[in-house]
Amino acid sequence: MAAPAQAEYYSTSDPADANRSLTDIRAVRAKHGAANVVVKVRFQDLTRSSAAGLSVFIDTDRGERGAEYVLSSGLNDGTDYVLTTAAGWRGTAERVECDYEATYNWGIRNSVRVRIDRECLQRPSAVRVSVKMADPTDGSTRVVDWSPERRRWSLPIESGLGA
Ligand SMILES: [Ca+2]
Ligand SMILES: [Ca+2]
Repeated sequence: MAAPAQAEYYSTSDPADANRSLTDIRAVRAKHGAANVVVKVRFQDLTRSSAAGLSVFIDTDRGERGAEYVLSSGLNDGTDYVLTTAAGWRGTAERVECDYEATYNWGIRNSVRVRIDRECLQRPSAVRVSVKMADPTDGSTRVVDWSPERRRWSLPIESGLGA
């Protein structure tokens, strides 16, 4: 008998290594279910007036260098977010028209939850994720924090039944 399929998870903590920014990344969790990829990023302190930005890179093709998709978002109240294809480690101007959303938990939970329908990603069997915070989003004095490391991927997360 086959074992029941499970949603596959990835979870890591991140050190307090970017403490010149309130949005120092402290944890990343990801879940790859039958329908969605969900990535949750927890920060030291997420405020509605944040000037920082977040990039959630998604790898769906290990044979191609860098990311295939990136969700880019601000972290302030009222921010926009967009899912585009990626070339290497940069987003392109090519928006992916599909079902995805980002939700922001300012205050106690200090987290952002990104949900991307697997159809957006052409239903990959596995994904890897990498998360980058930049505060502010550009400029010479910005603070940058990556998880797990700069331009490094999580372990592969295979699709399961949950999410
Ligand atoms: Ca950190
Ligand atoms: Ca890739």
